[in-house]
Amino acid sequence: NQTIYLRDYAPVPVTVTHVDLSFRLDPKATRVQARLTCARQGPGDMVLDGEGLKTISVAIDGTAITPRIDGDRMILTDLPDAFLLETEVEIAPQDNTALSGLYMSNGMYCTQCEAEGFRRITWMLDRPDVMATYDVEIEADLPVLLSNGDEKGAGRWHDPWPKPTYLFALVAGNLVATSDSFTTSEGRDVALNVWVRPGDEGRTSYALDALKRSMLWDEKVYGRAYDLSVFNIVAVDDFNMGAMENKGLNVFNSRYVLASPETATDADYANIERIVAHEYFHNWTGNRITCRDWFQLCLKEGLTVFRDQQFSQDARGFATQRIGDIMTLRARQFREDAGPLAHPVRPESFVEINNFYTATIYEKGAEVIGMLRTLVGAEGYDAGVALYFERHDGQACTIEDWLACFAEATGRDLSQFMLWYRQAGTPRLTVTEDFNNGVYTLDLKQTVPDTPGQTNKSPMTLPLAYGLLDATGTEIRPTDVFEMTDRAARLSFNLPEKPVLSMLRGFSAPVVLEFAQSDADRLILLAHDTDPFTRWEAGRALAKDRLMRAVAEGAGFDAGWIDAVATLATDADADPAFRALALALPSEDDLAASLHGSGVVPDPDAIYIARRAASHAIATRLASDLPGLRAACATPGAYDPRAEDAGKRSLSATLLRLQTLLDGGAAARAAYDAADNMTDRMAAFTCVLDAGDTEVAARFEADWQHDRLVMDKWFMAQVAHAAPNDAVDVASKLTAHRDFDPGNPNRFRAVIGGLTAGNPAGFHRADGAGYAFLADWLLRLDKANPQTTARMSTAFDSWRRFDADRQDLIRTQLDRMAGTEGLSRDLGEMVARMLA
Ligand code: HT7
Ligand code: ZN
Repeated sequence: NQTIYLRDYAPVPVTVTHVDLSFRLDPKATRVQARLTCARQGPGDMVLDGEGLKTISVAIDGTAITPRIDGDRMILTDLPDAFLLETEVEIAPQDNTALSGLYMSNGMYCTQCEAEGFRRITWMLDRPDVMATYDVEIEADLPVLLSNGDEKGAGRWHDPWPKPTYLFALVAGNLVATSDSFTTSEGRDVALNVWVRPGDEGRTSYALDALKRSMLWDEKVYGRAYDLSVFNIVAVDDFNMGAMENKGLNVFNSRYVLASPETATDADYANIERIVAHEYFHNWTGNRITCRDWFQLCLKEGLTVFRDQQFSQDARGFATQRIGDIMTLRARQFREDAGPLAHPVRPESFVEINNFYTATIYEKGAEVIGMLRTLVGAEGYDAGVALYFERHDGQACTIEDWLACFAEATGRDLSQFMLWYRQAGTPRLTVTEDFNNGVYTLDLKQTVPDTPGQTNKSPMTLPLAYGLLDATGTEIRPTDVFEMTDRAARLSFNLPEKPVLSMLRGFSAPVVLEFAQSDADRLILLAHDTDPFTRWEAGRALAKDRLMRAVAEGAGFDAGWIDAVATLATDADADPAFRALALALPSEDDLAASLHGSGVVPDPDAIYIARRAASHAIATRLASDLPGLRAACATPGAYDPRAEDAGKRSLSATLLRLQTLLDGGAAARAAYDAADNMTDRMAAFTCVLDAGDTEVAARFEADWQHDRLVMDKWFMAQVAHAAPNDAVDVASKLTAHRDFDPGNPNRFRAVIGGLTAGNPAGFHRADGAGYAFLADWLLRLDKANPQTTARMSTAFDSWRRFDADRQDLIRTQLDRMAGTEGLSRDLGEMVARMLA
């Protein structure tokens, strides 16, 4: 398997400026005719990409030729300066289980071309710096025939905006639309359609509403208006990722489109809103301005995540949204950055680009933009972005192009900042404080850990937002940003008494903060800090400290901490969503990572037991309050997905989980019976499962077996909420269920991910059964769907944290996979990186 390097980038000698495609759809033998308008832009041959194509004919300017085809490449030599290249190929969408290229899902044809799926449809220069206009004709005996751009007649589409192949899309099937319209700030009337399978049309209104709000937001906040007469969204059941931003024709995993109060949870609604916005925002950040090559993936993904986070903060409230985003970043990206899969936000090499749609590219990429905004200020950011849109519209760009706009618009030297794109690893920021003779001194030190292929790293630019409180919790110094550029720095303040430091407000830099702050100071921050993140973080640090000592030393839980938690839980003036976040204990994975970071080998069983004991101690302290507290979370009236009500339901679920530890599931069973929406139902269902009562699963199944998205929840919950010793057996039994279809990525992820991510103590069972179960399933799916398999293999990426026996057991599975003949490039690369 060949490694591709950023340093080898070269523009194509011959480009394609227009693509004319005709499709005659057939499940087993689809014919694709392509007419490519080609133009020379430098010396050299034209090398086209094609994968699994049956080539019927090739002609240049009307003359048939027999081209040189070498594996997945067609090499054309001695070409004129301008010519028409015509090809005809045959493909079999029904046999396409990889869900890349043109495939079928429930009788419907659809495409997924990012990153390199277009080459599975026809011969083409399948790379993002080749941008062409498109005409598409679709022939099929199906009522709905869609492609990119504007419709020119039945099954005929024209896309006037030059785009790379990865944004091409085609959908054909028996679909129904929920429609609306939007008039842009430029006066363009846009038809909006959400296309779904007949029967699902009652669950589209939230997605449509989110789309309209996204369109308005992008006009108001970024000055970006939509640019075609139609915007189509299609829901597909079989999809490798969340959604895809194809120009004018977004294709979505149906779980991120379909929602009704009866079938979707608050988390589903929030995800739909965020992902609809994300894909829509790509129209400018990704589509109008795209990436020069796949190493620049963060150019569109980091920026678009940053934009969807801004949108969600505006729609749902800054504090809880920001804390949620930080939790996701730490859970996924910090883990990735600390292990064998660590890579820079802009990688310098890859074997399979699909393996680089990672938390580092997406989430860390977004944090880097957040830091840039902090450094140049809101006005500087707006000026830099405006210059980027003006200068690069219609181009395929690099991170250097992006940063140059900010350097030019603000006059700042951003060369050190560029290290955030080049250096992998989460910086560690160590803070020590001292108070002496009226001088408060902070000593700051930063180190960037070694990561695969990178050692001896340079110090980064760290925008450190901080404030100071006095002993009563009054803010004596409001937020200031210190720009740390060296390995060490010192800050001094003349003050009458030692203050309480509120460090890294808003999580202003994605670093691991090492600061041995006193319990007393953390309690002051938890009660009084003005910044919601540092306030929440103080409570988190108190909890983590206790849990780590409980795991490492068998320590108990002190009344001081339990009282502080109880005070927050019962504080009727505090926002319910914030209380729910503050009550949630650090996850098992988070504790394992922190223990490992502090030199303790994490024991997954001990972590599970310690978390349960801590929850039990909190539940016992709150016992008499729990029913009243839950009653206060009631949301009278019809279910409303807005954040205010969702926050109350989230707190209610947290309290129910505590109550279940005391009453064996009695309250949860009652809540299950009383639930009138899926959020409350799932909360109650998982609590009943936690109590060890599995009969509820049969009731749930009887009620919901007709609904595939709800059944995904059913599959996942049973595995994630099984007792650790039972989890592998539960997962294994579910893979034999008549509705378990491993070819459907949602279902596969529900069961396999339910174990690896949802039940860490079960996955890490000491006898290695969880590891063998995962490897068995990865090997089984690898041939059919390598993308999803490779993605799921990351469950093994933390393997060097664990004890020698577990490491041996995991290494055995990694070696077994590595030694399997015919392993996909996707899984092969992942396994090799994890073993290196
Ligand atoms: N840009 C999209 C990425 C994507 C994707 C990548 C590889 C294989 C399948 C895929 N489906 C979607 C989604 C996004 O970030 O908006
Ligand atoms: Zn994206």
